[in-house]
Amino acid sequence: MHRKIPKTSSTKPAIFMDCGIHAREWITPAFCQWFVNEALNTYGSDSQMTSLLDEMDVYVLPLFNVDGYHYTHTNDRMWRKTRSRNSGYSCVGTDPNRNFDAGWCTLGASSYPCSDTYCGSTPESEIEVKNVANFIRSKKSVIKAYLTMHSYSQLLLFPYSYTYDLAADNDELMALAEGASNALRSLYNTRYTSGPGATTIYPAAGGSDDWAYDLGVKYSFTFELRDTGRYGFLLPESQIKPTCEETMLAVKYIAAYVQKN
Ligand code: ING
Ligand code: ZN
Repeated sequence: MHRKIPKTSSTKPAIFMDCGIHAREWITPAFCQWFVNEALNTYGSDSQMTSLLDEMDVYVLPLFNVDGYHYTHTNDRMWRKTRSRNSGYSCVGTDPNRNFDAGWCTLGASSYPCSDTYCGSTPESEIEVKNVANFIRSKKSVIKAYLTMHSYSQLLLFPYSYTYDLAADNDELMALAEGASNALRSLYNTRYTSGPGATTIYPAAGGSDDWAYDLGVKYSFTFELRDTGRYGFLLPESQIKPTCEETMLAVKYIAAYVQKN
């Protein structure tokens, strides 16, 4: 479930953020929880957070892929996908970040259900994807930014991943990503690389940021949080707090930019 801060109804411009779309990327639900705690605890004392929450609604989906996340605790720490059944196959699950309707299954995705990047039987076949897509569509006129949290690699990505074509807003998104990366680096000198997904990580269709961007959400970003591979998905507990602290700076930087644009 998502919660809006504050929870009263309004037609303010909004930011949507999700965490835990991939089951094994444990640092990301930790970050969403950290973000909500910081929002609640610094509203009224931190001028930027106060102004942000006065002027915008922030929708946080702290755990996109609940079933997959549960499975990483009980059966397989390295599980990535959802846990839905695939008819005619014993293999379970679809990659939710290949299941959005953005160049669906054309590039960097598999149509084979046993693959970790299985795109699903149809776009939005996964209930988690369908529900997020429906929610964002229903608030399309107010949602100005879409942020989705992954790990690992220390990247700040923006559209496109489903094509090598540059987004119409490429220069603005690149400048904003660089500003956010600099803000993040200022705390512990953690270095991020910014750029369009296709050339910065790999080409991949059906991702949520590309879908949100093509729907009209201009400020659409995928974060790849710590680290760069030493521990990978098994990020040690000692790095949870510093990762959350530095990521806050990048998210607040983007939020402040969106607020004034
Ligand atoms: N990375 C993303 C993935 O789904 C990505 C990279 C971003 C792909 C945006 C497509 C669109 O593969 C991780 N770590 O999952
Ligand atoms: Zn991921």
